[in-house]
Amino acid sequence: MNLDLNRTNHHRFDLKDGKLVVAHILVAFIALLIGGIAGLLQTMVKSGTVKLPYGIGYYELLTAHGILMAIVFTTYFIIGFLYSGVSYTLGGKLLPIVHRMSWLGFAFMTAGTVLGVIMVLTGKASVLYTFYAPLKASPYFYIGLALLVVGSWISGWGIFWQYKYWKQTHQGKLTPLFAFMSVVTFLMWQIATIGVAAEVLIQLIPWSFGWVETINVMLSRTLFWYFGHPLVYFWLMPAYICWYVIIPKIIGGKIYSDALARLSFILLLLFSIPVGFHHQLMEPGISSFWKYLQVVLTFMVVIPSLMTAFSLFATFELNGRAKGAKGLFGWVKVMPWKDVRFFAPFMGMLIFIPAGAGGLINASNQMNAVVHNTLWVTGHFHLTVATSVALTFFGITYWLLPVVTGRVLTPRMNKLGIIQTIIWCVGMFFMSGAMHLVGLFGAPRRTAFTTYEGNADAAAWMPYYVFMAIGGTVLFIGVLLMVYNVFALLRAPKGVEEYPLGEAMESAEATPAYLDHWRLWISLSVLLILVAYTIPLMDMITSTTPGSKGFIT
Ligand code: HAS
Ligand code: HEM
Ligand code: CU
Repeated sequence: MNLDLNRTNHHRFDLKDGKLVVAHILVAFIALLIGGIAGLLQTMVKSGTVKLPYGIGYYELLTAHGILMAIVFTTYFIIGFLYSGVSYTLGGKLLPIVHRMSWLGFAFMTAGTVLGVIMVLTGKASVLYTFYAPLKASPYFYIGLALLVVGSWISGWGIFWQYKYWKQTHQGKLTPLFAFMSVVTFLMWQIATIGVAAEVLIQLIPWSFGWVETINVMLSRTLFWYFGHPLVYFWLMPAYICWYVIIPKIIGGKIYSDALARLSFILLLLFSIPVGFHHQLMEPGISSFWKYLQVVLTFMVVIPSLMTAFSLFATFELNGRAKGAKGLFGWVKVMPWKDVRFFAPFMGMLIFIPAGAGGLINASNQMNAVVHNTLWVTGHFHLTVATSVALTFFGITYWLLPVVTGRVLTPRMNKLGIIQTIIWCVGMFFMSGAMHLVGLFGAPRRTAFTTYEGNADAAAWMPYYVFMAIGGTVLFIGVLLMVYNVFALLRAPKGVEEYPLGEAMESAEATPAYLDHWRLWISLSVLLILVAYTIPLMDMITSTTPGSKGFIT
């Protein structure tokens, strides 16, 4: 067996880097708390239980929820988590310059978040988290977004810097798997965010300041989804890092294949980006050929997820057999069900099976016509990001906070974690289940309470809204418990908790060197993007359709 690959040499986590990690995780969970209040209120409004006071608009609430949950909670958590693994596996400590870059990134992101959230909460940016034109926000909202993105770039560059230094000082060594995956994740992010940066800087900011009268809506939506789809993989890839690298260690097994894990990440880099049109299948202005091409590429990006599923089953089964389990599902019996570090991410994986299946339905053009803009889609992403990803992040928190602060995960906290996980699954079963069903009956997403003037079809949606509100209430209890857990973990008894890094089954030589050929992968990724986007973008830019003025809700 190999000793060099992803070797866990059990050094202690650098506590100075730990502060950086804690800062990111704390902002993430504060966002979860505020976003959770908004989410609860949304379900209350939709079911007619509550009327919003003080002239708060439904879109204002929904924008706050989407931004705080999908952008702020995720991005901060991801940067905190990836920095922990990069620090631990690439030298045991961040270089001073990298440490400073990460705090600088944090400062930019936080300035942007505060500015953006103030604009939303004062009703000056009720444009939803997709900030589609021609809905128009205050320019300061867009400036806030720009700062957030630039901050995330600086943090990403810090990871590249640490990686480059490690490579120079470890010539010929295979990059530790965690760090490799972090680099891929941020490479993907770097390429994807160029789209949203262009949209915000070239289109939205000049337009919202009034420097130009109108905006090219088609172009802005396309630039958004060039970024918006890889955004969902930016959330997913860190969860995959946990599933590939951390979970095998926690269950006392091995990573099934180091090379397969790396290949799946390379495929995610290649195919995450040129697929944005699967969010625009129902839009006029894009010819069916380019939609078709991007749908084909969408089905390509499913492959690394299927590889992940395969690899996880292999890890579980081989681990089970090593412990004497028999049969196809014998491994289920030997899993550490009472360990929240396993249980929470595992529930995330389990739920990713129906969640991913829903995605395949969405991506199929004809079926997209049935579900597009209905609550079905909202149900889909409350399973993917708000459950598979969120539960995995929660599960990480239980060991990450103790590791980076020099504390231990106590049996009591572990138990609270298990309870929290169950609450989340129950709440989501009701909320997302009801969303999926009522979406199939045509109930639209992004709507406040309305009876549609007593329309009978719409009246039939009401019971589902009530189930959504019940689920939302349970979930909100889950949010409160999770936030409590975070603060309790920060006060846990001092001690040493190990950073749970898995080791691969095969030897380092089994991982082909070409997987580290960044120039090749970046070039291929750019090539695919050019093929999928150049002609449609040219059509949009040269289109003679007049631009649109702004609208404020
Ligand atoms: Fe999606 C809309 C297609 C995955 C998030 N998606 C959204 C939106 C969000 C989102 C936020 O094609 C709404 C955006 C908006 O506001 O308008 N999605 C897909 C496809 C996939 C997919 C094909 N989505 C995700 C992930 C997300 C996410 C991941 C967040 C993290 N999605 C769409 C489409 C739309 C869309 C259309 C537009 C809809 C519309 O009309 O507006 C695929 O990547 C899914 C692949 C996944 C699988 C599952 C693999 C299973 C694994 C688990 C193994 C389990 C184990 C445990 C080992 C094929 C890896 C087993 C244990 C046992 C005991 C059995
Ligand atoms: C939208 C509830 C947690 C991401 C919604 C909507 C509801 C809701 C009712 C849809 C409203 C509509 O279309 O009219 C909740 C509740 C939660 C929760 C009760 C837990 C307490 C989360 C989490 C995430 C998330 C953890 C992501 C990490 C989103 C996004 C939207 C959304 C991106 C779409 C916003 C839009 O359409 O502009 N949520 N949610 N939610 N939620 Fe959640
Ligand atoms: Cu997508």
